[in-house]
Amino acid sequence: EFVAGLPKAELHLHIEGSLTPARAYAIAKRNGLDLDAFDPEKGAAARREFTSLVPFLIEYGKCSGVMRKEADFYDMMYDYLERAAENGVVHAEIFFDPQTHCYTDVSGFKTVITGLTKALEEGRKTLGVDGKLILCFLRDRSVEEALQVLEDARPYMEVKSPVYTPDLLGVGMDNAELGFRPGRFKPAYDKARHAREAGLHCVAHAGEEGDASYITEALDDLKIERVDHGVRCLEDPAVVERLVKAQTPLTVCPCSNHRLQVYPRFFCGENAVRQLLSRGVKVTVNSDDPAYF
Ligand code: ES4
Ligand code: ZN
Repeated sequence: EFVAGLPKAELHLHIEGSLTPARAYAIAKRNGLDLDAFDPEKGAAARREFTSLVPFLIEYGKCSGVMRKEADFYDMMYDYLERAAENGVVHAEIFFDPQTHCYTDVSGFKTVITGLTKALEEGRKTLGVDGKLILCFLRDRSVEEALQVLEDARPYMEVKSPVYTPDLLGVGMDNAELGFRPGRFKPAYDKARHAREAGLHCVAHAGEEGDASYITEALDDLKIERVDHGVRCLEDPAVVERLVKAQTPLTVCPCSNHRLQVYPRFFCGENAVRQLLSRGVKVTVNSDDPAYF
């Protein structure tokens, strides 16, 4: 009861990962898409067993692919904010993946950001949840595409623009990690850091399935202020020491790591949060993709 009643901050949450099978089905239906893949009766929920990150991302990509209209993005976001409010979340920094919607499909950046920010505004008013956005680059795609996303986002970050939104706080990087090293995205992060008048904050997924050197590279090349996941730092004491010294926060997602079998496959161990805390790392606990995990 005590924990349930605490006010909480959620700092690692993919809005597409909050899309439930029921909502994906309803959206697929109203968009006239093939329904079978999302039919709860046909086991969309039951199939949610994963051996690692990539098989999960395939399923996640399929469900995210139903999104077309502003109302779809609004509903997805508002669903999450309602659940966040029920769980005592008062502040959320929410990832979204524009490339999933804009560059393979029919929705433009405007559709995505308008639906999401309208829901955030309503959520602040009605639910008392202060939600902000972190734009994520897909790390298994090109840096050119990431630069294009920043161009598309530009009008929303200029205070004098008619479509300016204060909700876009930062950039991040997600999707498949192994083999897709952070350094490649340096030009996109350099551009992002100066994109908004106040600058965009920079975070990145690193050290989830990639080893500790991915964390070092993201800190050095991308100058990230926070590491998403980061649990594999435990395999390199020098990286742990660096994180402790700089008090760089980690957004750890224990249920996600468990469900994607990070812990048995890598050395960092099932009790990563406790290990990190005992070494003095600044750790937060988050839900990642709650509709899946
Ligand atoms: C993700 Cl768990 C995880 N890792 C990397 N990218 C992601 N996107 C959504 N969930
Ligand atoms: Zn994540």
